[in-house]
Amino acid sequence: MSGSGLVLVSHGSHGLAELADGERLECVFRRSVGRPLCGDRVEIAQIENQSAVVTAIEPRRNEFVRAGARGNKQAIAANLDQVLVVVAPTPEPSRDLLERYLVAVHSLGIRPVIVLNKAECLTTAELMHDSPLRRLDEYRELGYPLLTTSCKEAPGIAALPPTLEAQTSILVGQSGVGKSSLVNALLPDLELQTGALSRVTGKGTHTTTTTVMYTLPCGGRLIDSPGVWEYGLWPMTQQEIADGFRDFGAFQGHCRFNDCRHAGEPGCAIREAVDAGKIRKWRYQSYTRLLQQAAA
Ligand SMILES: Nc1nc2c(ncn2[C@@H]2O[C@H](COP(=O)(O)OP(=O)(O)O)[C@@H](O)[C@H]2O)c(=O)[nH]1
Ligand SMILES: [Mg+2]
Ligand SMILES: [Zn+2]
Repeated sequence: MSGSGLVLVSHGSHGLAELADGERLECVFRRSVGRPLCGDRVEIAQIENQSAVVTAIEPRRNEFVRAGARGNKQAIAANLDQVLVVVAPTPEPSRDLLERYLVAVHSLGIRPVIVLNKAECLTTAELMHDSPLRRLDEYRELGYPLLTTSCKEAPGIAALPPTLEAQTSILVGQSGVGKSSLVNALLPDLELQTGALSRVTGKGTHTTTTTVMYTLPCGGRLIDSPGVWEYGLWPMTQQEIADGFRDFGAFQGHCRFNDCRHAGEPGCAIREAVDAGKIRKWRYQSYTRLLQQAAA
């Protein structure tokens, strides 16, 4: 028998796939075929009394990566529709953190959604400081979807299911912003699903380290990859950083120099747009800081 499946868990040489009818099947991965990732669409062949084998990986729409030990890119999931970038009043987001995440999501070609969690903790006092959370409405004006949630009180997490429905999503954010709490709130049967995954692979899926694709009650898929992006991102080039600032888009390509870094060169269209009030000054300042750090 043969058919197509969706990879839910990948352990490198083997993993778990879901077939069209919902059946879950442990599969062997062959080196010659390549290493399937969580979220891959694959072809599976099964000969009676033998283990199922992945015979082909469908071309990926995108790869979600994390920074490896040497700052290199390490693909951990494929074919995502969106990345939920979670921020919260505590721990206070560091300056430029949102820009850094949004640039990274952009470079992967995936849609970012900003989630403000612990919304009930957001006080005006906090907003008086120079917190990135003060700018959330401006991010929305820039075209980034913004959802407001709380795992403890009103407004709850009701804003999430309509956005997650029929999509494949992953949660990223600093440690402590509430990612695990959101996963728990979104997946009332989390332990059941985890247990079922472990039983099929017979290996015990370590949900504290393994990247796992869960099925949401609203019908979407949620990839949980513990610790992803909590310890930093891979280095990005000047062009990737500039491309990730979507408000620069209309002005890119109009600078005097083709290789303009938008860092004070004469005839810079980005700089002119900032001076003309067409690009927000704080965005440009954030861009130049990311640029300096990338060069350092
Ligand atoms: N007040 C408040 N606390 C929350 C909320 N969501 C999570 N927390 C708490 O924040 C802490 C960190 O949550 P956790 O889910 O472990 O964050 P993670 O490190 O991003 O996975 C825990 O003590 C949670 O109980 C929220 O919406 N409001
Ligand atoms: Mg966690
Ligand atoms: Zn320029």
